[in-house]
Amino acid sequence: MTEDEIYMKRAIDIAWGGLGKVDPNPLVGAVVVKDGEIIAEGFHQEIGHFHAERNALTFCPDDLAEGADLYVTLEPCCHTGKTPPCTDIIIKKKIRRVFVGAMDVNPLVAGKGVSILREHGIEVHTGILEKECLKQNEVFFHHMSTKTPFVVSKFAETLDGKIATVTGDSRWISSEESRAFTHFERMQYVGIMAGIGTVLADDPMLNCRLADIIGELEDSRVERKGYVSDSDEDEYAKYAELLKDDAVLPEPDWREIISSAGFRKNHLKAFTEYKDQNLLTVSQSMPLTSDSYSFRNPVRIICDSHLRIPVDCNLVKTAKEIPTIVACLGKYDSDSSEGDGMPSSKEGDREFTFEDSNEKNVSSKIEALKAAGVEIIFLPEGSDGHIDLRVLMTELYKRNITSILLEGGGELHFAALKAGIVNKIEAFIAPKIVGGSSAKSPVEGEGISALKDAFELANMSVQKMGEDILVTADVDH
Ligand code: AOF
Ligand code: ZN
Repeated sequence: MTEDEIYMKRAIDIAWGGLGKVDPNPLVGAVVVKDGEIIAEGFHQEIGHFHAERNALTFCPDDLAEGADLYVTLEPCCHTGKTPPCTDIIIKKKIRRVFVGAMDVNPLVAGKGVSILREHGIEVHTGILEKECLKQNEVFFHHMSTKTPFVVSKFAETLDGKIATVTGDSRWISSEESRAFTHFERMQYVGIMAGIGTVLADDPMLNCRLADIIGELEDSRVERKGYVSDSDEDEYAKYAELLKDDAVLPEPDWREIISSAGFRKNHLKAFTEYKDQNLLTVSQSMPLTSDSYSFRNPVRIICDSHLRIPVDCNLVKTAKEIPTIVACLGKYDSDSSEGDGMPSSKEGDREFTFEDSNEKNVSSKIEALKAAGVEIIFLPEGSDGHIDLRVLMTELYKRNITSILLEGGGELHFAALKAGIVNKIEAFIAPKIVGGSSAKSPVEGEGISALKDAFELANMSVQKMGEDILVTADVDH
């Protein structure tokens, strides 16, 4: 790797610190380098807060910043949004060269950020570790350019492709490690979606229990890192390894990400050299106790065409604490964010069959769900008699749900693939075989008839997850 790539790699690594906190914004990291040394760093920590470049540069003394190079994973913005333009502070601090990972796709920026910097005589180099920067923000680039959520279909299966035994026993197919990783993903994605079949069979919570998992991790092997610590040298030492010609860029390790995510504050090595200008406040330093672990829960979305959800299930019971949406067939009003609150038993000539066809009972169920805190979205029918998933995606995007973890079951996985809303597949394959022609598999529905019509996947990659194998692939649209 080149030196430029190593600094960009550092910027990518610290950008993960905003995971689960910045969306709909991207994860962005920035590193300031002078005379071959990192003098300041910053990342975008939270929606509405300063961007990465401003976090890196704000407290960097002017004389130190002047003439330095800036490495940033995303093109610096030039618009006034929730915060002032990053281009302003880059220019003000007299940065000499800016190295950019990926260009921004936000129409307010898209190329203009780089142009402004060049107009001010700053040398700009683009495309440094571009592939990695695009990958880190796959959610942002997708939702910003399509105005729909990024959807990840996730399932765990045995080596012979079953998600349960013939009797329906499914606890547990995947390893403890894979299940822990699932909670990391529930923190990472804004929404979690499941079909009513899963709710009726498992009465799940679909919440994020990462804090408990971290507590266990803490006891074992993950050591969290603070910032402006004496261990800067240790932290940077791993980058030195990458300087070798044949170095392979390591895959981000999720345990390392959570060991720093949200905890690694904007790090300013500059402070250790400029102690007299110590602007560091106590509130900026991080209390390293387990109490500080708090991870958001994803918004729970249940696809339930015929409103079969039991009013006393766990999801409904906790809907006041964790946002919960039930999507069912009904009179769809695209202008209203919440529909008109009443399902129609007819739309055009089509009859909808609610589980309970007595209209009065349906209305009182709707009222009970709403009183429990559930939001109901009424949707038109898709091609298969169930809710139109494409319309659901538009509705969820309106509610700032920019990414979704789809956790099954098999009917919904197939319907979602068929509707063309899935962007990525994650299959955990466990070293178990259960057989049985009636045992369920991860993707069911009516299936595809001709192989030439199969859903094609690209960029398939494999990694070990405890005893399991995690296969990840992009859905080729
Ligand atoms: C940067 N550095 O760290 C981030 C950028 O609503 P705002 O003001 O936070 O602006 C959000 C937009 O700014 C977002 O859509 C993206 O285009 C850019 N994000 N840009 O220079 C950062 N987070
Ligand atoms: Zn910015």
